[in-house]
Amino acid sequence: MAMVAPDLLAWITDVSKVTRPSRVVWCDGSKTEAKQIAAEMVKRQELIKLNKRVYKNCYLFRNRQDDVARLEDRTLICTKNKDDVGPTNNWMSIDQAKSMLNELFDGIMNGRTMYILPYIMGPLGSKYSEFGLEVTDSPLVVLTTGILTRMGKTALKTHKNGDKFVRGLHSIGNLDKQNRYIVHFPEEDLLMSVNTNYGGNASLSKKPHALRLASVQARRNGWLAEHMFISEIEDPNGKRVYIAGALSSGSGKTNLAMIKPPKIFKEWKVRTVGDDIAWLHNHEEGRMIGINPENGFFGVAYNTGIESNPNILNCIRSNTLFTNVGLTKEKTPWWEGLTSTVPKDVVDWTGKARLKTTCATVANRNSRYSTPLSQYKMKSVEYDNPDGVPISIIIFGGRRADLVPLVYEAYGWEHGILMGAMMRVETTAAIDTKMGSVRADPMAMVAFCGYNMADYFKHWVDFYKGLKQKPRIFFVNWFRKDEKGNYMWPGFSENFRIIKWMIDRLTNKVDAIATPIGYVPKLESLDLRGLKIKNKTIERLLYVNKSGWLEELKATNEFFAKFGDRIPKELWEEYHKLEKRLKD
Ligand code: OXD
Ligand code: MN
Repeated sequence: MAMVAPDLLAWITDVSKVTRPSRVVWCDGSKTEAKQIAAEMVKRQELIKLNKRVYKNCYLFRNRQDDVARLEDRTLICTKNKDDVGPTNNWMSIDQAKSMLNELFDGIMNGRTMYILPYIMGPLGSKYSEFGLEVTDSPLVVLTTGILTRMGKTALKTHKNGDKFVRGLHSIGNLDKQNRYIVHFPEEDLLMSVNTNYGGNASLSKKPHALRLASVQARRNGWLAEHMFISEIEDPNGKRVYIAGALSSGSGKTNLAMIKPPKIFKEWKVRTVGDDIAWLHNHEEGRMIGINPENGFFGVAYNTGIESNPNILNCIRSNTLFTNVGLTKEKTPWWEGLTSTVPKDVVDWTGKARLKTTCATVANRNSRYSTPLSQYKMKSVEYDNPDGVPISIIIFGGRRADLVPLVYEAYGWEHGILMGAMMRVETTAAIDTKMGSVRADPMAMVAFCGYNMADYFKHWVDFYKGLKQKPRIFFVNWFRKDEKGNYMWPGFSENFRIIKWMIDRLTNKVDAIATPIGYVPKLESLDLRGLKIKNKTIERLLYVNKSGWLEELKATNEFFAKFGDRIPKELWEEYHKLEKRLKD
């Protein structure tokens, strides 16, 4: 407590006066504390302790059925000037938001405990790390934040005079969906979230702080806060390359970050630095440096199994908090994809016996595991290196049943930024919205960029311009379907073949074909040994459909038009070059 600045203490006092909790607890982030909070929750039947023989120190939490995903229409950014948030964000005036929230928070913690969670985003002692402090009445948030960040005493000890804290206030309230809000005040480093207990809305350190607020800070200070994994790829000679990839929510970003190469590449190693968020800096020498601000994984459980992500399965056998998965008679968690058959007598994610259930699935499609990065076997030793890792490749990608090739490479960095800015993808269960419709999701950041995305594109251009060594930019789509609706590419570990192609491109080891949209692999430059796939299928996966792309450009034009004349000229230049190549 000694290290907490007086203005922060004053804010906590103010917040207590409004919310009126019965008890205040400063969390120290220790294992004992987490165990005690979990035990209290178990006693109140808010949490289920899983079978400790097979899932040691693991728990299951069930969110209320209408509170299992991010709620984008209620995610607000409040600034003095509406134009600063742009057309992809919901704006509310600061005064209106504060008076609405003050009313909602009035006495909201009555009879409850207020937990105070100081945390660090980023490795200890890193000049790239930032501090935050969340005040919450949710013991679930305490447990989640304890896993996903460096939370508690460490944060207070490491904090130095003058270091800023992002402040966050959260309450479960009464989970009233009509009054559910996730609100950001980037001009005062303040977050407020109410009537929700879903991780993506309630654990403020993650999306609200590390992406929405951090993106604004990053622009101010010349770096980037991105919705990206970071992986380390080590070749058979021990040479390491770091890749950062922005894939839209629910497009297998975690699985890609943890990919296990197919058997024929057994001398290659993929290790994870982070699976969801990357903070990217321009190092003094002009290299792009990345850190993972998080300390754990909040991965989608549904469909995670031996095929999609064999590496995570061991990690989630201990110290893991599951949300909205099914429960077997043996008190183990279950979700579709974990095993091939549904266990008899499994209880679904809502707590009902499978046979009586009206749910289509046992686990919710956005069911999650929160698990510590430190216990993940295939982590990179660099994951907590305060100096970060040097990034050589940037990947963009999302889920598209048609048009977008399996992989293509930018002609240059400006073109690569346009590729990211043009990204349109199918929506998935991570958002409380209709699944499967195609929407613009530039750089996988549409839900996470805390300011006007036109200014964000300009910031990308300026940032890249300033780099002496510019990472090459690629685009991937693992999700192409044929006429019968079947996936054309096997995906999962086989995606490593595409990663390897990218790495070979860095050293010009492999050839590519210049197409209007960028370079695609020459068939023989892809290492497809041991894979049963027809050449014809690969050719289709890499085919560039010019008329389809001209339609795509129209959609981009409509999207860019929403920003008036704010889209940077560099992107328009690339847009027109692309249009010309497609028309030629
Ligand atoms: C996530 C998301 O939870 O992107 O990572 O929604
Ligand atoms: Mn994400």
